[in-house]
Amino acid sequence: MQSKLWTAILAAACLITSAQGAPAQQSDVSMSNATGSVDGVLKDPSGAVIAGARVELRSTDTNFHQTRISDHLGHFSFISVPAGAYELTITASGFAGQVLGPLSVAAGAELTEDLPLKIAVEVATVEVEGQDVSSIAASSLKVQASDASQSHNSADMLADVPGVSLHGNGELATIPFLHGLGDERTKIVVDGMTVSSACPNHMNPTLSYVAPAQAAQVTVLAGITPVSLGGDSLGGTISVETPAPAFAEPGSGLHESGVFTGFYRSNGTNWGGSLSEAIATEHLSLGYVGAFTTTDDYTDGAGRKITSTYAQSTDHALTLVGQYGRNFFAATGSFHHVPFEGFVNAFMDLTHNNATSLNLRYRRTFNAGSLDAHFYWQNTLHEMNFLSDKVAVDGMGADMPMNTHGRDLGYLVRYEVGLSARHTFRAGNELHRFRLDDWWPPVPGMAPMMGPNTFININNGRRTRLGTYAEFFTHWNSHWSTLLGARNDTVWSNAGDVQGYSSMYAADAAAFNAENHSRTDVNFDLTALARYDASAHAAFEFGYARKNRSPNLYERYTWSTNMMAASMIGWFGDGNMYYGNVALKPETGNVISGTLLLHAQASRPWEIKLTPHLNFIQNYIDVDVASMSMMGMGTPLLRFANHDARIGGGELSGFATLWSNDSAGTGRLSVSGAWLHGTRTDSNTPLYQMMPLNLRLAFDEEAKGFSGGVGAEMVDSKSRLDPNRMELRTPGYALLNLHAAYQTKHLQGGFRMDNLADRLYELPLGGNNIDIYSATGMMTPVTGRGRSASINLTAMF
Ligand SMILES: [Cu+2]
Repeated sequence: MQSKLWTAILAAACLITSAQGAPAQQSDVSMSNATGSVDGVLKDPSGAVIAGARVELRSTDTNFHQTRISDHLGHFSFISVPAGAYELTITASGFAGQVLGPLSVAAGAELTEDLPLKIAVEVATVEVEGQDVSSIAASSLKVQASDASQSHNSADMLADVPGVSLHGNGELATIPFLHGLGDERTKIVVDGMTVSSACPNHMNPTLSYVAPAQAAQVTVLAGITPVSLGGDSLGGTISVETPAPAFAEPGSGLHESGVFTGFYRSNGTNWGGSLSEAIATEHLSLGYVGAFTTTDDYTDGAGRKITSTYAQSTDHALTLVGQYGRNFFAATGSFHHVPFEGFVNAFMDLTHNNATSLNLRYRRTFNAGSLDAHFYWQNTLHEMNFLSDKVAVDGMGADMPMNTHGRDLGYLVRYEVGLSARHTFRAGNELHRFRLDDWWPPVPGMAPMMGPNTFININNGRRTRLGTYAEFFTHWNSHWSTLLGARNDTVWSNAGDVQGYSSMYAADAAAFNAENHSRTDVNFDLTALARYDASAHAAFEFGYARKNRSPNLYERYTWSTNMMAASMIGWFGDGNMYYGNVALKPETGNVISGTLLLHAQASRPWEIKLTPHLNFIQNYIDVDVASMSMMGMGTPLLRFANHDARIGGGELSGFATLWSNDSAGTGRLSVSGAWLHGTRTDSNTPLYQMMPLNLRLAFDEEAKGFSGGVGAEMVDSKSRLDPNRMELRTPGYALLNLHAAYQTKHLQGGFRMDNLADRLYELPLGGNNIDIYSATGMMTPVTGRGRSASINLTAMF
């Protein structure tokens, strides 16, 4: 029993002092202007600091109440605290909650106390990738089962996050953009794992491999990213974590828990569900998550069926986790199967995508730090062809198999240590290797256009990135903290020789094969970020980051200028024709950004966050027009090429609590808006696919297990258009949604109605409707989903 109840010390004790700037009206007993501060460092009995703990300071006689999260050094600080009596509640992952008090905060007196903190050990601290970010610009999304069942895919869950815009790409493969930089310009990691798109149309981006039901937390860092979470990124980092494992409490026998979810959405007859189950002892936990979703084509606001929007997928993941003292390990094996997924904005559909992956993690905590190691592997088999909608629009029972085999392999090791009470040092090394084969078997009777040989699009493509970084986090005083980091990523890429279907492709193949394909990029990233906590109500953060992304294998090594072959390349959903450029240089972004946070955590909390940002990008991978109109198709042939660019913008987000009390519950108004302006600087033309000005407003109410709300999304017209890509204008629109849910201890049921007024609108980042183009020769933007009602049910057992 004694070994379970450890005694720890709030080291540096609790320094309870008067603030220097407070008026020294000591004789005034009411002291309404007098403020003090509460500082401390949380340590466990072994002296290791406790990071990420929730520290609540609550007045015992007024409604003053504030919360802090302890930083990497276990440090927390409350400033401008009115004089009075307080209680401090400490909740740390893995430790029982602890209440300390009464504490006396007084003006004009300096007092140091040693407060013994008893902590019962329940589980080891599980610190997940991306959680140890002290940036106020970061957005962290805790995924609830009901959120998961309301999203078509994991990227859709980010719709409300400031700075994120979503590029429509199949029903299961939405691609998030951060500050106008999307797809592989944004670093996306799932439990520390990086997976490259193994498809010339990016039908299988990283987030398509994690079902919404498998995600527990998503952290979004747009713009300035700590180098520890960077590498191969221009836009920022999105980190997805799966749920932390449950363990049995000591002496309580086996722990068993599970969650079942089911949902149905009317538009497109979309239904599915998930099942997760965990069984655990004190030291070992075995978990399973399975998810299934299937959907038919949706209808837009004009009642038209949008062809090639059907899809189905199945996911299974099995995780074994162990914890012994300061050691934690996890092994996850997963299988992802998509039998079909239509792509209305591509010439091809996905007809098969199977991925098998393994992710191993090990973590050890030391007295003043921790060591994390990951190893991962994924094997992806991807096939494209035409599904029934496309066969119907082409009217000829067309067949064109295209196969891709991708293999991702990587490790990452990170070490973090508290050098002193104020300084934390982090260093890491990581490797990601992607191997790619992309080939298109001959179609009988279709030579020389599609036979008699196999078309080799990418032959034994290899891209290996080795990254190394070092980073210092310093908490100078209760006002200032800084983050400084540098990293190097060396990227080696190469690909073998190619061939076309027939001699009509021979000239391009010969020209490509004559080139030296081996390229080495040496990239240096820097991050310098400073944060100033002016008071309990205002904080300001600003900084600079230099970030790099090396070209992907499709940008460098696709080679055919043939109209048909080039129309198969590209992940922009636009029907344009693309081919690669071996000589491409890495893209280098220089980001300047700041975030102003104003907030209050009184009885009715509110918050306003404003983030302006500016990114000067050298060698942005854009396109050169090789030919404006091939054989009367009216779409340009484009070659990837480096050009300088600039993206500026701003985000505003916030919320206000309108009321909060025991009888009427809570009412909250929230807002999130973003503006972007992207320009290619050498030609002074608009950058491609920049999300227009947009604003989201929501009113939500919660009381006694009931929650409900209304939301509005307003998007301006997209009128700044890239002339080289023949980008189409999309008009502005406004959509309304409503939702309601009721929750008991074990059950939750929800109802939601999207696009309430059944508006017809065009998606600014949804690409063009290629099915309509194939049938009529007219290029039009893809229209969004019309009114859709959905219900979901979650049971926890
Ligand atoms: Cu594909």
